[in-house]
Amino acid sequence: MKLDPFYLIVDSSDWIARLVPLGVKLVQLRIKDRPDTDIARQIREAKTVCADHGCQLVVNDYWRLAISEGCDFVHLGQEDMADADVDAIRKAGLKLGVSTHDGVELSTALAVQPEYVALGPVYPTVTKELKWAPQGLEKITRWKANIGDLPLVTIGGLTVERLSGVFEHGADSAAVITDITRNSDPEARTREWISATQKWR
Ligand code: 3NM
Repeated sequence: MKLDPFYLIVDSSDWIARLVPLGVKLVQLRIKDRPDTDIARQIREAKTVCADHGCQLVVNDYWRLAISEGCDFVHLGQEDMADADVDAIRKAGLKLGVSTHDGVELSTALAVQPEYVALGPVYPTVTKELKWAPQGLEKITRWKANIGDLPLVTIGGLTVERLSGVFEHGADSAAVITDITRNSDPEARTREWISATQKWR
């Protein structure tokens, strides 16, 4: 499968309603520590917006709700994966993306035959505390060599200015939170991402 080169990650359906209509084609809803009823409501809202705009919605972590709400793509971190029932996810027909940070995690990820593998953090990130130092660009090339045709998502500290570097080293998609959601003009920055990723589309 082919992933859009611009992979937006946000923490609410409000962000999805605000940014997806600008032309985002791949978005992850990554909500932490909210009651299930609230997550389900936000998944429903996000799903409607994405359907209206031809955008692929990926639900982070909450795979049971993703199934019950009729979504078709989930993303799991390694800890989420340890708790998740991958067979149930597959039986329900959902696609799966998995985070990786080192060789052991990559083997764990490949064992579930995911639709993509994510590698991070490429650069320092303020969004998530991680025990891994920034991976650097060369590791992207190594990961891509390991996974072959499987799409590689890169994540962590990415900005418009850093896009050429990740794509030239073998990334298929670039995921972003801070450079957009903490920008003084998130709409304008989203448009910059869309235009900067055009040539890798
Ligand atoms: N996962 P920003 S890095 C959610 O390496 C996440 O697995 C990472 O956000 C990983 O664009 C990261 O703000 C944060 O750096 C990405």
